[in-house]
Amino acid sequence: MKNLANFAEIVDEAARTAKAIPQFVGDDEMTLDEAYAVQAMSVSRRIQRGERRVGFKMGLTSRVKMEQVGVSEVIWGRLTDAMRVEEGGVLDMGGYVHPRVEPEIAYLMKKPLSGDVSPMEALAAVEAVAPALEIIDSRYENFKFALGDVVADNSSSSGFVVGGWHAPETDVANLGIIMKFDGRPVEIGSTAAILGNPIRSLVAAARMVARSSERLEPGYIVLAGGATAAAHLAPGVHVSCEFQNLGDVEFRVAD
Ligand code: 0L1
Ligand code: MG
Repeated sequence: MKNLANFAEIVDEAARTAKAIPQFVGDDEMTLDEAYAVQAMSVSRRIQRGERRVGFKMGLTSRVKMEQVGVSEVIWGRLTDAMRVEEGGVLDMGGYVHPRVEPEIAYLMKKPLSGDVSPMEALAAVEAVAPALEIIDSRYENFKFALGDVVADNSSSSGFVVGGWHAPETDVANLGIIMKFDGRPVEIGSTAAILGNPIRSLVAAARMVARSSERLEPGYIVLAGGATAAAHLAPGVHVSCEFQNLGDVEFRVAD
């Protein structure tokens, strides 16, 4: 019998100690439901250590992201308060294995949402939208994983930065994005890369988390997924990202 709790301990310890582990699941050895069960157990371990659930992240919601990691399914993960990096703050790479950063759209929920909903129903449950950056950090050596691995590893959730909030009716369907390292563009894209419109990612989130008996709770943040490929972080780098109509988000990596 598979010991899912053991998988959860391994992946949680890898995240806690920022030590890379070999890819350990593979697609044949664990069903997707089992991988999400491992994810739930590993996040429970964080909660037992005092972290608090603050939302969800959607992953691989754009073609460029799927191609970057060789996994072609939309996935999701759980966010905790310990993953939040203040906008304009400093990130210490010591807590990460090999972090990357990608531009995203964040939704703040005002009403619960779960199951099959339309884009209009999803939007009616939103309190505000914001530009955001996700810091992803696969715990697997060389960012090499199959679908089950990455889902078990909380879909590489490790950090996020949220910029200023805007009214929910703000049009975020196709906004230009320029992500810069030390003032030099490293990724250019559009929010339209996120499933054609980030609201579709919120719809998918409501549907997908319901399968694990979860729902998007009032006050939760939902990251809609990367709009461009993710860029490797390095010590000392200043990361800034301009979002058309939404403003900038930035942070610095400690030396
Ligand atoms: O889009 C994402 O946030 C994907 C996370 C999982 C794959 C990765 O680590 O790049
Ligand atoms: Mg992401």
